[in-house]
Amino acid sequence: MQRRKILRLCTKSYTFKHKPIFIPMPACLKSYICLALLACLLIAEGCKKNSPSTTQPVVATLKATAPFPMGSAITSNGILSNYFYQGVLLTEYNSMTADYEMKFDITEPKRGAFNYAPGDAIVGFAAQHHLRMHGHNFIWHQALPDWVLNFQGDTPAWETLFKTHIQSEATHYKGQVASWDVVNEAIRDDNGQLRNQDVSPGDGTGSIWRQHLGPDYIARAFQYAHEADPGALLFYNDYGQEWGGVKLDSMIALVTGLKNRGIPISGIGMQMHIDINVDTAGITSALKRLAATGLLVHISELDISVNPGNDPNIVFTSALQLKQSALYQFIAESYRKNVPAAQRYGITTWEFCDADSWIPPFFNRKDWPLPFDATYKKKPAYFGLLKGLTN
Ligand code: 9MR
Repeated sequence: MQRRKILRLCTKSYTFKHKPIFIPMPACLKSYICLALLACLLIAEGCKKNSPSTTQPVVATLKATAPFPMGSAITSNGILSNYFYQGVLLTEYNSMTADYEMKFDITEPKRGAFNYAPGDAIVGFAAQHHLRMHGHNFIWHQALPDWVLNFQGDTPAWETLFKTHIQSEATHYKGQVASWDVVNEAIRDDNGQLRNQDVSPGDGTGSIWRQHLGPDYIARAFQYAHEADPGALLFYNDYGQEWGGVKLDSMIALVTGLKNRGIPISGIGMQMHIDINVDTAGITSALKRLAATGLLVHISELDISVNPGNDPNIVFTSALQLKQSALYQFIAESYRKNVPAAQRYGITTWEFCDADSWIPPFFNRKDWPLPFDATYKKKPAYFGLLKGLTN
């Protein structure tokens, strides 16, 4: 009896002259081991209960459903100060584009005084949470600081300004930004010509870049960006492809020409700021033609306005919500159907919550263009998009 008791209290036995001897374990140590075992059992049980595979339903998300990256335009203010915003972004998306923080008026508001802090907040967040970062943009006729709009200099001085801007920013973010919209919206809506030198930049058709640098500035922008960050994918980004006509023809000619000359262009951005009355055949046909260039195709700024007529009394009825939802679904389906998998750079919405859309303040009207409502809840538009990614 005594011997059995000692045996129970032992953890280790030794032999001495072929006879086993037992080292008794102190009672307090035994109690600690019992408690530790009990704790392990309780923790294992708890883990089992909380395991999503056993009790929680799996909720589909955009990023887990799409066979390509799903992105959104993002503001630094949103990610730094709004937990709802952060929550939706991290749950649903795996790619992000800076809404305004990486544009010229922000990165160099005064000549030589670089201000990368707002962009750094966005790029740092993307790195921390493993989202793909798409840079937007180097060269645009808008979002320019006054010192550039008022710059007086000859052609070489303008070329230096242009090159310095591109290369300073590309170098600052080298290795942290996967891709860039190098040139944004260089083609006119009315005649498919380059925004030109005859009109002032302020009226929406002119471009100081074309005015001071000649028509081949676009090719040089890509070359300068590539020199500074050879690892980044480089895009030409514009809107209105779904209209077809001269604007689409010009875009195709531009990007094909660059590609054939060996200019380092990787893809084309189709912004897709569309509205509820869009001609869906135009979307399909544009996607087919863009895919035929062999370049990557990025739906880069998607939103669907439901109040293109600026109706001050508009109500966002169920019928409108369902129409918008069907369009989101159509776009995802058409992208999957018409763009080969290897050329799909992804679908990016321009923000994701109606409260953060550029459309209501820009047009001074009510509108609900995005997949989440003003309280960050999923709208029928969200479910349409999700369905289009799956069926
Ligand atoms: O949504 C952007 C808005 O917050 C900025 O104030 C504005 C100027 O920087 O740019 C808006 O984004 C535009 C994008 O850069 C290019 N395509 C059209 C977008 C909506 O105007």
